[in-house]
Amino acid sequence: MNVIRRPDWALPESAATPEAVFLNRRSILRGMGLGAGLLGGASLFGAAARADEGPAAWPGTAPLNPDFADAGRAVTPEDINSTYNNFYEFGSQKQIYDAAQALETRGWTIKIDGLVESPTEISTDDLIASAPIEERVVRHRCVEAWSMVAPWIGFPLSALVERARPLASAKYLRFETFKDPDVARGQRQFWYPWPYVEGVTMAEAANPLAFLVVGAYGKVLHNQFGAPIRLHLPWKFGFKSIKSIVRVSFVEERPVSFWEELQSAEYGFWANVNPEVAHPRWSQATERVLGTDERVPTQLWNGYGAQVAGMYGDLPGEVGERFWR
Ligand SMILES: Nc1nc2c(c(=O)[nH]1)N[C@H]1C(S)=C(S)[C@@H](COP(=O)(O)O)O[C@H]1N2
Ligand SMILES: [Mo]
Repeated sequence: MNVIRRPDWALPESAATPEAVFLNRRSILRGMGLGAGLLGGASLFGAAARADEGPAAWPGTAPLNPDFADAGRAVTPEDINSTYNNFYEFGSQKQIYDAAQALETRGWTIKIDGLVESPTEISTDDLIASAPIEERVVRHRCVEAWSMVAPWIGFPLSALVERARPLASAKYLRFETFKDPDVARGQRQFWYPWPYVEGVTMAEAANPLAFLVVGAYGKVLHNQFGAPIRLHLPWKFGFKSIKSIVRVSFVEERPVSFWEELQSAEYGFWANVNPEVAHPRWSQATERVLGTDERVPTQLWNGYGAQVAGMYGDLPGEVGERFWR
């Protein structure tokens, strides 16, 4: 079994941060005591709210995972995080939050296919209602050298893998985002290889850090964060964390991701955060902390080495290779 060890930044002197305020609010939410039994019925998880209101409060319980209570940095304020996003389906600029509200995120199904016992489609409501929902506060490091800290609600990717019952021949998971150029106008930009695709190894999918996100900031997931379900891999560059997933395929061949297909010299499959391996056009040594004037040193594996480095010990190739290609 994988035991969660102390993250690299969790020094004993780490002081109280604005998370304390956040955690306090969370326990209020928990105190509302909305049971999981409520979750079986109508579609509660679509972020159906007016853009100016934001999504509804999370309708169930989401106990804070104590292993992820502290990201070693303050949680990025919601208003900043939810108005600075990468979601190229809605445009290549950061302010896509308004355009993303056009996406209807209720009543979705996710196709599970490829090397599994029986290919199927799971409704996102059903998936969420039966998953071990929790909250965790984690770091996110974009390859563009900015970072944020998000309080996600979701469940380990491993729960989906177990449910899918993959065959022994499966070596990778391939994820796909929706494709609907009528709603997502960025998808009319024909030079991008839509739909957005990402992939991980089976070992990465089994790692407790690999998380499927269905809520944020105590709410149903904001469209701009990738509602109704997005992946989050905190030790990898942000582009691996694919949004608004419609299909998960278990495959034998290593998937070619959206960015790899577009520019393989710059965006590889592994994309593990390493301050010493520069992007061909800029340094990865430091990062701008979203919502502050700070630039801080980037940490190897984005600070999650104790949890993930062991997965990469026997990979072939140069040390640099396993980080970004
Ligand atoms: N489908 C899809 N997923 C995506 C992207 C995208 O453009 N489309 N951008 C990626 C990148 S580059 C980053 S940094 C993160 C941004 O997540 P955030 O907007 O929640 O911060 O989403 C990733 N997932
Ligand atoms: Mo990114």
